[in-house]
Amino acid sequence: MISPERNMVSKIVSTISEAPTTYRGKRAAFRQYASVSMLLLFGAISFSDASLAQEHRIGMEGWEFNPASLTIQADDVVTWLNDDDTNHNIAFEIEFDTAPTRTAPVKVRKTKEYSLVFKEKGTFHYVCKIHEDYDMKGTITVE
Ligand SMILES: [Cu+2]
Repeated sequence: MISPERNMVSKIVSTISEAPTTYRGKRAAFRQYASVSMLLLFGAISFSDASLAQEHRIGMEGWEFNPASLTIQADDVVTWLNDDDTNHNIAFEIEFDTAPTRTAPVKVRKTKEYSLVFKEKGTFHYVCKIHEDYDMKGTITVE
């Protein structure tokens, strides 16, 4: 899945607060790009300089998203902050034509944060794939 807006790639990746720094950096960057591209194709989430938008913060605490349910306005920013002593990630559920699937998970290491701008109305379910069995799930409703 490749976004037609290839020239936006560097800008998109640079807005991800946790830049890949490990030896798997290229692969991680690709996976983040793939994730972002999927979201852009989905047409509902994109990155922008939303300096006027409201920012909402979601903690990753005790293997839970807090708050697990959040209602925001279009163009608002959501920032996840990992306050746990372990890594978490975020993968969105997407309905394709045939079957639901998920975006590639974006890793949010401990003490790191990660932001997205939600551009369009809708309901977005996401999980931490590492701790999904512990019900580490969240929902964002954009009104
Ligand atoms: Cu987790």
